[in-house]
Formats: sequence, C-alpha cells, structure tokens
Amino acid sequence: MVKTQDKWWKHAVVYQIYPRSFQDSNGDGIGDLKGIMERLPYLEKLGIDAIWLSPVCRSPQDDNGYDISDYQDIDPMFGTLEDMEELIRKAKDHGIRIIMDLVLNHTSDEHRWFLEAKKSKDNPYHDYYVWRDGTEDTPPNEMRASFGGSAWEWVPELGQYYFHQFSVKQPDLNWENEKVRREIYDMILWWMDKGVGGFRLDVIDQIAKEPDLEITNNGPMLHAFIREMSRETFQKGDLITVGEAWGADVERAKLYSNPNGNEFSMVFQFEHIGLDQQEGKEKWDLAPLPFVKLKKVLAKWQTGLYGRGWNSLFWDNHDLPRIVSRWGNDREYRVESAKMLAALLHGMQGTPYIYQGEELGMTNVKFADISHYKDIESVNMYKERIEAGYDKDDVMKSIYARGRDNARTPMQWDGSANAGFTAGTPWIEVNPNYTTINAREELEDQDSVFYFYQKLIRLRKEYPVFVDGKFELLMPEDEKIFAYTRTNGDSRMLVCANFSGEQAECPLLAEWVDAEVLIHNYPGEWSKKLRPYEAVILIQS
Ligand code: TEU
Ligand code: CA
Repeated sequence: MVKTQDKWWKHAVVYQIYPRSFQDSNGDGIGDLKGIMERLPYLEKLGIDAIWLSPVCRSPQDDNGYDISDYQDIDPMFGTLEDMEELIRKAKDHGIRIIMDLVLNHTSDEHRWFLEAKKSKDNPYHDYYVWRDGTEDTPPNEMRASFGGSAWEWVPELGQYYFHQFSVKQPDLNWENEKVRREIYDMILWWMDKGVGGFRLDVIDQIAKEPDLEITNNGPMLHAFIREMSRETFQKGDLITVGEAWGADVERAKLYSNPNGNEFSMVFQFEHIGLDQQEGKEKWDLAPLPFVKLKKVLAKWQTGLYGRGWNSLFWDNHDLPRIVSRWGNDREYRVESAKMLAALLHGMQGTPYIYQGEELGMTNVKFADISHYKDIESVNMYKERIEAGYDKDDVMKSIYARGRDNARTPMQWDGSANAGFTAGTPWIEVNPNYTTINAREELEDQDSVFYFYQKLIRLRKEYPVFVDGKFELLMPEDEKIFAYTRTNGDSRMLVCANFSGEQAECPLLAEWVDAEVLIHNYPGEWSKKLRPYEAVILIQS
C-alpha cells in the first residue's frame, strides 16, 4: 500500500473564487469580501477545504486585479484589510483556509516601485524592472505581449523600453535583483502572519525570463528562485502552494512538486487545456478535442507524478471557458455531462479545484456583440483581428468558445434579479440562463450537479484509494469511453465514463457487476451499454 506523506492538501478540495463576480454586498455591482463571508455556509455545505481567492489587493484593474499596485492592502472595491482579516478568521470557523493569489511576475505600472523606477535610470527602484536602452520605434526585439502589441514599451524621458509580458500596465519585475526578491519574501511572510492557508502563484514559470534571448518561461534561474522563495517563506508554515505553470511538462513538474517540499505543493499544468486548438496557433484558433490524446495526456500526468510529485486537477478557472460548454453538452445533456466531467476529474490522484459555478453546471455565455465583453484579452484580440481583416462572426465565435468572460459572468445564486449576485447593476451582465441554472434550484434538487460535487468531495474523504490509489488507463484507444482504475492495496476502484453524446459499449464493466457503486450520474442501474455522458465509479475492496 503506497501512503503519500500526510499533507492536509493531499486530502483537500479547493474552491476558486473570482471575487469580482462572486457576491456583491454593497450594491455597487462588484463582488466583495463581505459578500464572500455571506456565502461561507454555502461553501461549507459543498464540503470544500480551502478557497483560492483571485487577487483582491489594490489595483487599477487593467487586468481585473492581476495588475497589483499594493501587495499589502486590499482594493477598496473589495473592502478593507480588516475585512480580509475577518474573512480569514470566519473561513477558519467554517473549516476553510484562504489561499491568496500572488502575482509576482509583474506589478501594476501604478505600483510605487514602478512610479519610482521610471523617474530616472539611477533611481534605486529602476532595476526592480527590466529596461533596455534604445531608440523610439526600434524595440530590442520582436517579442509580443500576451494581451497584444509589442512586449516592449518606450519611455521617451529615459530613452529606454520596459518589458511587459502582459498589458502595458503590467511591467515585468526583475527577479535577478535580490532587493526585489527580498521585498517579495517579506510581503509573503506578512501574509503568512495574517493566517493565510497558502498561495497560488501567478505565471510563476515566467519570473526567470531572458528577454534578450526571447525566453519568457522556464529560464535557467527559475528553480533557484523558487527554492530560495520556498526556503525563505513557505517552508516556515503548513501551507498549500500551487504555481501556475503554462510551460510545465511532467519532468519539470517533478521538480516543482517533489516530495522534499522545497518548491511547491503542486502546479497548474495546462497540457490538457491546449489540446483543442490548432497546432502552433493561438487559443482562438479552434480545433475539435482529440479525445484519445486527452486521455493519454491525463494518464501521462497521473503515472508520471505517482510517488514523485503531486497533480492539481482542474477543468475550469477564471481564464478558461466553462467545461460543460467546452467538452460536455450544455444543452440537452448539461446535467449528465457536467456530472460525468466531475466524476472523471475527481476520481484521479491529485488535489481537485472547483471553479465558482462549476458545481452548478454553469455554462459559457453568448453576448450579442463585443460591446458586452470586458476582458482586456478578448477586447484587444477583437481589435487586432478585425484590423487584420478577420471575419467578425469568426472572431465572435472564438470569443464565445474561448473568451475569459465565459468564466467571469456573475455567480448564479437564484432566479431573482441579477441572479441574487447584486442589488445594483452588475459590472458584467449575468448569463441569461440564471433563471433555470442557479444555486437555489440546485439546493432543492437532490439530483443536482451541486449534490453530485458534494458527494464526490465526501467520497474523497471517506475512501483512501481516491488519495493514494495508483492510476491505470483502460481502453486507451476507445473513441468514446474514458475508463481507468485506481488501486491501493486490496482496494480497487473503477472510474468509467462515456465522454460522448451517443450510447457506448463498455465490455470491461462485465468484470465489475458485483462491485459497490460509489456514484452514478443516471437514475437506476448501470449496464455495459452506457447512455450519453453516463459515468459511474465502482469499488471492489
Ligand atoms: O494567466 C496567465 C496566462 O498566460 C493567461 O493570460 C493565459 O495565457 C490566457 O488567459 C489564456 O486564456 C495569469 C492569470 O491567471 C490571468 O488572469 C492574468 O491575466 C495573467 O496571468 C497576467 O497576470
Ligand atoms: Ca461590492
């Protein structure tokens, strides 16, 4: 029997809150900390152990808070530092830890460090950022920023460019500068003293950039910086730390999540997320999901990190379209496919993350035109592609499928005005389907997606095989069935799902007729002929 070393976060389920869209308490149309406090009983009922809070620090909101201007104060739109301290306390009363979102690759251009840095080349803060001498209209190289345009911004007063991998208002920090690292470690220790339960580290594999070599992530100093940060801060507490690492492969994830605990607890890897886009193109260039490849990628991560590291398990987050619309069926099989996707993910080894509304089967949104959209990434892409001559309907189709606002429409609490999210005008419109898809409806329906997630969370706590079991993919080439086992000592569990909208035969189920059913997303008995999106978890022990 393999027993993972007993870290609390190996048994935990984390819930991600995008504060701006979760619950507004003061009628300004923007979610806030007091609103989150109002919803702690709901989250305790769901059964989650920790909340990953997307950034609430002071920010001009150019990138909805991922452009921080003060790491040690709360933006007034979300509340006060006292509210944050109260949330940490109240969450703990509900058995829930708070995970802060640390954006350490860049600050806002309104951070005091940058306001100082751009005053002069010999300002003590100048080297907190990445500058290159140059002449106007000739940037150091052709690197592009994630949100459009050049990654280099010209500052005429200095005769220099500064480097920004994201928006112009998000200048990259210079991690080669030890003073920057020290300031960051002091800030992390300050948050640890306030009792946070952990950190999510934004684009952490991009902090060791080498812009002159056009290297944006996985630079040579990356793990040295991470190990220094971990030694100076995280290892002084009993924290969960999860790094966002778009450039991670299994080998590198073994370093990030190695059992010695000298880097992170785990990372968010995105190999499965990039499968349904055209090879070598952008996320907007859609392609059908290669289902067999999806199975093999997820299996590779399960077996690759078994006993050597730890997986995060997620379909959704604040940057991604909603999974039931992306890889499920958000029309006639919304409930069944939402449950099927949940069963497949929560049956694997790792720490599951539930994104706000995923537990309700909330879907993507389809606003009439670009004027309803708020996300800088979508708005800039729309401008760039229309100017480049793309067909407007094609551009909107990409935004409907991949736009980040799909995840950012307000949480759908009930069927009242604005889904109970706000008494005011929401900062972004509510998805019109809130009248039928909302928490109140689901809390009154024992067969709802909510109660399916609640049960999956309970099963993870009740059956050690969910945490410790060795993963084995079955029927790898099958085009409809996703089936795998988890084995730990004499406990053997089968997760079997029909990932398609048609009936699918699953002969191996014949060997499991005497097994106990742990969870099933259809009423009545299961059979070898799986119905559309039918999923079942069985155990023999
Ligand atoms: O995202 C990292 C990132 O690269 C994403 O912008 C991703 O490329 C894109 O969203 C794919 O749809 C992190 C945060 O999660 C994101 O919200 C921020 O915008 C970004 O970093 C900059 O801080
Ligand atoms: Ca508010």
